[in-house]
Amino acid sequence: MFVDKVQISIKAGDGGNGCCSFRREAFLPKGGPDGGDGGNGGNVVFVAAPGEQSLLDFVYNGHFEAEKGINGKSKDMIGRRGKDVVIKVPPGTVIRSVETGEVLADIDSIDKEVIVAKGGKGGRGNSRFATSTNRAPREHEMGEKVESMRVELELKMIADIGLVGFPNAGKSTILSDISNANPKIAPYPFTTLHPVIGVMQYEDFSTLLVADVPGLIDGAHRNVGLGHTFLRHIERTKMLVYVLDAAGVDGRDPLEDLKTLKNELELYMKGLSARAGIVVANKNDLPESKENIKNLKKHLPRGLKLISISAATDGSFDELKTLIRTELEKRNIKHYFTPKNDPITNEDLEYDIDDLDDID
Ligand SMILES: Nc1nc2c(ncn2[C@@H]2O[C@H](COP(=O)(O)OP(=O)(O)OP(=O)(O)O)[C@@H](O)[C@H]2O)c(=O)[nH]1
Ligand SMILES: [Mg+2]
Repeated sequence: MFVDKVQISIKAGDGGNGCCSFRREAFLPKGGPDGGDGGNGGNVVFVAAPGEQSLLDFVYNGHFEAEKGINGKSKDMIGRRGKDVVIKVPPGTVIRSVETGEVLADIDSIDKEVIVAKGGKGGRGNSRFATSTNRAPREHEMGEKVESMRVELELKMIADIGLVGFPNAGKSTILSDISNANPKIAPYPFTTLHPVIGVMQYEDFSTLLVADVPGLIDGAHRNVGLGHTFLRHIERTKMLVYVLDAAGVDGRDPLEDLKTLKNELELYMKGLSARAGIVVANKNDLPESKENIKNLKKHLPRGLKLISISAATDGSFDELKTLIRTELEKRNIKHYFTPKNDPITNEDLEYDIDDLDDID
């Protein structure tokens, strides 16, 4: 089962209580106050779990609570800070407050880490309240209490490239050709029911992430077919690959398909159809494709390059991979995972002494 939206409840740890105590030692019957502070409660932290592609686990486990701060003790002993609860989510997860709808965090890169609920402050012990006029204060604070809250996790996958097309056009076949993914491929529409991400690698070891999503059809915005909510998984892509069945196997016209696809993308999100893209005229092994490809070339919208392939029979897809990369680079679009081959220089290792102040 694939889940890309789920609600969970989270609670940061309460602060530990401050202690009220007085030193009592032999020969020192009236020692001063020595109640220590309570520790702060633990935070609720969200981090990215690279490789994870579904929120399914949260359907079964929907409650997370960080540890309470430990109470302060006599002899000025400060309570330990509560342990954080670290929630691992697929990269691309947006976290919203259910109550207000406000976005609390967006785990949009693999090294992102965000505190979504901060632990309560520990209370001060009575030794902190001693003054020159009140040397034996009984005053001390309770730890701050923290409310639990409901948050919604919504996964908008992170990929550089999105494959969009009508059902059966060959999107999943292309994904399996150019990446490490093994999506289900079958000769009927709506084989793909949820997005799949594959890693496409080049000879210089740089990689691009490619997302295959379910087929889009005319009226998807009115919930025809599988609807269009799955398009949230291509929202963050840098480039779209329009996959057309150039042979019109299902009796459609590929040029019309392209117009419909762009229209449905636009109806889902303004500006999405204007994103950088290329057109793949697939199934060029079938004779019916010849005329259609000619027609496509003639009427291709400006700014879109066309490449014709047979995902089922071509052996090498280097040309397609190269086109994707050059189109990205031509527009100076940075992709997510560029290998860092630059040697580390001494400058990288230098740090500013002021930065050290931030370290606890
Ligand atoms: N002749 C021919 N058949 C192809 C080609 N590419 C894909 N197919 C076939 O077309 C059918 C659909 O391919 P898929 O890759 O599952 O298509 P899809 O676009 O992912 O379809 P959905 O997941 O349903 O949206 C399969 O039977 C493929 O074998 C091609 O280049 N030539
Ligand atoms: Mg598919």
